[in-house]
Amino acid sequence: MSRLLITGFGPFPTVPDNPSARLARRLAAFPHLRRVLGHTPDCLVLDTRYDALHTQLAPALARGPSAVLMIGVAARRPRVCVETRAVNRVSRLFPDASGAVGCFLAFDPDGPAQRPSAAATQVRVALRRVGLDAAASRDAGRYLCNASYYRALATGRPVVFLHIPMPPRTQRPTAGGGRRRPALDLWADALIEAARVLALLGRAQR
Ligand code: PCA
Repeated sequence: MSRLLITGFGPFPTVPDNPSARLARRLAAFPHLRRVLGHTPDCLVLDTRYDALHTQLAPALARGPSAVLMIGVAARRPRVCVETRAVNRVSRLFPDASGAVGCFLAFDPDGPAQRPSAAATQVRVALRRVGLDAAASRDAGRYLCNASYYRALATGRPVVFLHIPMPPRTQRPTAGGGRRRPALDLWADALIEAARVLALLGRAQR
């Protein structure tokens, strides 16, 4: 049976501890998600390097996941964003974790200028239904998140990329003085719904 694939990213020069890796691993290991999906999803934490698109992502996509939920951090975004498309563009300014920069302006010289995600709206609606104030974004950047999304969308499977903000270090107390749940826990809970919707779309497409 083909399974849902959940991806996150490892550290890169401006983010030495990438919360997307923790979130992807936590989500994939949730017993509740396993019950909801009827299978244990695959989890892949990508090195934030351009060569990982070929050495790590491409083989995982070749295994034929039913759908892909991708997570990365966008440290300056105020809230979780559902990326609606990936563009065929690479920044030559920002080095990856190995110090390499993109060699060409276009990610794939023969590819389309952009690839939209047909599942993005349904995933955003699902996240909002479970109380996560997720926004739509048309700009996944010009770095590894956009590049990996562009690559995964080429499979034609349901694929959605979520950019998460940097979780706050300290949790403000609630109005009643109680402890707020850490942001990563809240996002992990909400992402169960995103995973469920994506898996359903993947199953329907088979
Ligand atoms: N964020 C970067 C790459 C890895 C990650 O978590 C990005 O937005 O492209």
